[in-house]
Amino acid sequence: MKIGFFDSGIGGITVLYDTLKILPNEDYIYYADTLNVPYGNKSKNEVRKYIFNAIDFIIKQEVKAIVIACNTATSIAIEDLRGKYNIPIIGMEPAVKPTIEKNEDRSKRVLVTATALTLKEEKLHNLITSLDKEHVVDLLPLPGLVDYSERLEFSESKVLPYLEEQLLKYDVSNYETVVLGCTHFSYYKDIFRKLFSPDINIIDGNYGTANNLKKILEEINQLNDGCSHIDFYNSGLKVEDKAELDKYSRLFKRLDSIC
Ligand code: DGN
Repeated sequence: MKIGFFDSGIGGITVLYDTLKILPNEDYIYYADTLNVPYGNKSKNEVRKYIFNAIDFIIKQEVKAIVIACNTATSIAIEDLRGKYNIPIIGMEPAVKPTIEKNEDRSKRVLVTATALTLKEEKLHNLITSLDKEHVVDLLPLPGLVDYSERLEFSESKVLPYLEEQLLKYDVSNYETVVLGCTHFSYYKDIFRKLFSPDINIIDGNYGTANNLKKILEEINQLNDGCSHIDFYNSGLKVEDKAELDKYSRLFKRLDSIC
């Protein structure tokens, strides 16, 4: 059986990319909700409706586990998804916990970037309040990065000025770590690196999520003998068009070039 990956758009490819490295003998379905992306600035109820439609569809493809490769969808629906479906559902959240635990210099700050919806959620606020005793965490929504990546715009000349503007109010030399709490942002790790001090840590939750998936499949004895085959679906339609398949190959190449 296959593993389902879900995101509002192309962000989840960054998680699938890390997963393929540690689970190459599996086959995958990648579902992008291309008709409804972006999720981050829509209402919670609207986005929940999109998420349940997508997961209903993925379940019908007879998958053995689903990765919600989207921090926004995880933050607003993961418990309800787990309650409704009877297979492992692996979510992700901004990697605040490992970051704060590892933050060696307590005077240095942590910048958590994500969608506005993720940053508004109580789940994240409770996590930060329980861990951030020194008050070193700042939150920054970056909706423009979702738009840039959905347009396959990865050039530094376009994206760097956008990020510089978003960071105008911040003293970038104060930061030890930037948490990428939206899977779309991982396409821009190289550009983030240029904006902060040379030893900045840029952390996403992708490898941790891939590892969780692996552990769960081992526990339930469901490791396969596949060959990294991926079927792509755009809002429920199987992608067969060459140009659209090429788009996905370009995304993997983009990740090869920055990782
Ligand atoms: N990639 C998604 C996330 O990790 O939150 C959501 C992006 C969006 O749809 N705005």
